[in-house]
Amino acid sequence: MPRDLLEDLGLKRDPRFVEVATDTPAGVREIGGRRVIVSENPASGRAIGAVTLDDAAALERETVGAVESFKLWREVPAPERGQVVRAIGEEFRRFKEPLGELVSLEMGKIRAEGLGEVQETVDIADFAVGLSRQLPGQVFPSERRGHRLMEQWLPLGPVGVITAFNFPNAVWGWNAMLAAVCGDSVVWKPSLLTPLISLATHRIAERVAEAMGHKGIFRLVIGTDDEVGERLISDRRYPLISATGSCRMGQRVGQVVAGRLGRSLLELGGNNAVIVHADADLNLAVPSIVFGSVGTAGQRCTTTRRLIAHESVVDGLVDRLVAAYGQVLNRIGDPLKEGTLVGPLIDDRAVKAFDRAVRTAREQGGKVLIGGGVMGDRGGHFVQPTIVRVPANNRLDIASEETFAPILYVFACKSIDEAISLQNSVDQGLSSAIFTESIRVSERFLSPSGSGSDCGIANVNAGTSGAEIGGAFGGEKDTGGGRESGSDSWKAYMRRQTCTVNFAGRFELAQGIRFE
Ligand code: UN1
Repeated sequence: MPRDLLEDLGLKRDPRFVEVATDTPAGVREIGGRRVIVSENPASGRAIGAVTLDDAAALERETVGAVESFKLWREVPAPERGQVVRAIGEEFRRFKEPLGELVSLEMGKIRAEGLGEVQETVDIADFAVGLSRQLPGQVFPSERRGHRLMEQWLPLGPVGVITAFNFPNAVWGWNAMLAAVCGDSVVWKPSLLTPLISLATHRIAERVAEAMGHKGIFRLVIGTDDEVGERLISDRRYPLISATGSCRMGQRVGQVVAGRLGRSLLELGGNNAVIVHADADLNLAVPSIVFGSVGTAGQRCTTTRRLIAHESVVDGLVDRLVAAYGQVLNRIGDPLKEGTLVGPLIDDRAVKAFDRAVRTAREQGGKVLIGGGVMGDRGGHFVQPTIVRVPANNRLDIASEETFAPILYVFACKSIDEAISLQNSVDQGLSSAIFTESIRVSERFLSPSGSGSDCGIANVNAGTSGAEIGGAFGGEKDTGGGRESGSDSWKAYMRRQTCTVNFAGRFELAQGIRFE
């Protein structure tokens, strides 16, 4: 550790923080009479610290508080709400280094990506500040004389935000910064795998909001799914639950929230493919595929998991990828060390899932071209980025599953239509990309008829991961259909009201109905 990040971020002074011996096993434990979640550094398997767990009573307190805070916050004019978000964005800018490094320390992504993640929060804060002077409704021509017909957008209520371990700071930012300018309070239930970065993130936002007279608009509840998660999603006081994570989790959230006719915003798993056409510029394609598949050790929902290459280029492309992976294999290690390209997986369960997927791929006829191994000698949860060539009939069932690890399955195809249909053949529909120099081929992929990529994100000559915050982020099918981050995603955090105002001074009905 280059410096004491926990000290720099004030975590050691937080009443919820609990110091533990580094050999304390990760997970939920009883320490000094308190139930805590022990967090480990995935690169070493050693404990970093622990955070006290919140129980059902704590959630109830925060929910009551969030309803109260919402009532005050919604009265603050949106541009003034934007000033609070602006100050929070400034504070994230100031703390970008230690926060980014804590992301690396606790989650395992390399330092450049850890800092990039905090930058995403800064960017969405900037975006939200601009939005705070917009949140535009529409005015329509009324069919009645002397009438105005219009829509306005209103604050929605407390928003429950559930986030995954892989973007422990930015995904909160996407939700919380938008929700805040929209006039909502936020109750955040982060992953139990990243409690320290969640606490650090929350402390920054809460401190700024409190100093500006708006205590309690951001709330944090660190608890188990059974005790906190289930209660949060079934609570009618949350008109919106925004959840990022696995398809399985999203199905549960979606069903429970729908059961009470609430609204859910789901951003779930992906099984993202890159299509490489015969005419592609491989100098563009190769680094995009490598970053897309090994970046964040394959633990982004946008990770490139499948490569679908034209048969005329597949062999040459695979040779180049194998050569590039050869270099990457020498740069696996401590994510905070300069020069490291790939850090560890989050925990032992992820390593086992990786191992199982590689074994299954072999059993199903896949050929491991490079990698495939678990690096058990290092203490942390390291695996080798892996390329698997699927059999010539393009059948490999395991490739339809999202294994949250750096495994790239390579398919060969004869035509662009075959490539698109293969890419669309999986259950998930988050991100997709094509590499081609031909406008006919790229437009086929982006076809306005919808017959091209069926994903929420479709890129040309750019990889599947690393989206900017300006666009809406999310996907179709089992990815859940939600949109977070830019564009008009803010509408999910507000309620729409259609208003008719009669200034004619006489009674008139629509549709020409006479009632006299
Ligand atoms: C995620 O993995 O849940 O597009 C989010 C990307 C990042 C966000 C990923 N901006 O890869």
